Amino acid sequence: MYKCGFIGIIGKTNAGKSTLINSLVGQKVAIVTPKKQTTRDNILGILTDEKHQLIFVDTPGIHKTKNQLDKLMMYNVRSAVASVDIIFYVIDGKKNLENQEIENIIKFASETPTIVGISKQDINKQENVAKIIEILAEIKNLKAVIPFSSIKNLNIELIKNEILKLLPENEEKNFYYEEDVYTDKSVRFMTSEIIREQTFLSLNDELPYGVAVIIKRFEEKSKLIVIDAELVCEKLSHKNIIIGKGGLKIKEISTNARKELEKMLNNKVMLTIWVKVNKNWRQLESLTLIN
Ligand SMILES: Nc1nc2c(ncn2[C@@H]2O[C@H](COP(=O)(O)OP(=O)(O)OP(=O)(O)O)[C@@H](O)[C@H]2O)c(=O)[nH]1
Ligand SMILES: [Mg+2]
Repeated sequence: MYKCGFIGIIGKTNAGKSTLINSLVGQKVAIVTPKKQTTRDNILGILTDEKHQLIFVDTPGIHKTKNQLDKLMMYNVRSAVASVDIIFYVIDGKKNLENQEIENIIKFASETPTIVGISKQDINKQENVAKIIEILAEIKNLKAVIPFSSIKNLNIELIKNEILKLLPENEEKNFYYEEDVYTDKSVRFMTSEIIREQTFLSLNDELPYGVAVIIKRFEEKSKLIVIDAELVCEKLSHKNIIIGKGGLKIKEISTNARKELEKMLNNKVMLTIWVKVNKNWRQLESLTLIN
């Protein structure tokens, strides 16, 4: 018997969803930062063996919407919830469980087979985790509750096994993706994400939320890959901060992004980034594509 299906990784922003996907798949498919609202698109991380294909859907963290970009992000969450076979809901084990979150979990569990994971077990206070488990015990229909740590690789195998129990069965090997594919995203998309990750890591406060990355050129030459990217921000004052005194900030972003890209692409990279202003692009009604 073969098993194959989609697992939505859902939860509040910063809970550790993307880190979990990378750990489950064993590849960096999604960027991770200490800041909230890092993930904007739904990204598939695909794990295949002889008999099984587990297709994890990374989603933006659930948060209140302030602009058109937020709305698009929450649309991505809803569409994932509506289309997956299993929901794996990630609770941040360092935080308190809010009523809204409990309501969401109750709703998900009443509609779709749902497992709850409690993340960051390596740094959690055990009393807090015990309190969360006590609250979750009251919820009907939950298939499992698993404390885990992606960073310490704790209970990651257990998560896979519990998911496998719930995955749809098939007599034939009808996998959705080829066996060597580990994401649905293009190399161009992954490139823009790596650059965006570095802007999140290098820029303070709210500034990175107003940044989008557009890849203008991706050309494989005989000995290196030439990449030209536009970093779009919302104000001229932001552009000046991103460039920094004597161009030092953009140099830091470019150098760090190039190093990450060279690791991902296994090749030498020549990366040039231009900073552009597109006033309030996050508020545009016409905003449909982030990249
Ligand atoms: N100590 C510890 N930190 C973790 C673990 N998992 C994630 N983190 C950290 O938590 C922060 C958020 O992780 P992400 O994986 O980006 O969280 P996310 O849920 O994808 O966040 P959004 O995309 O913003 O919704 C990062 O700083 C991670 O390094 C873990 O198992 N242990
Ligand atoms: Mg994420």
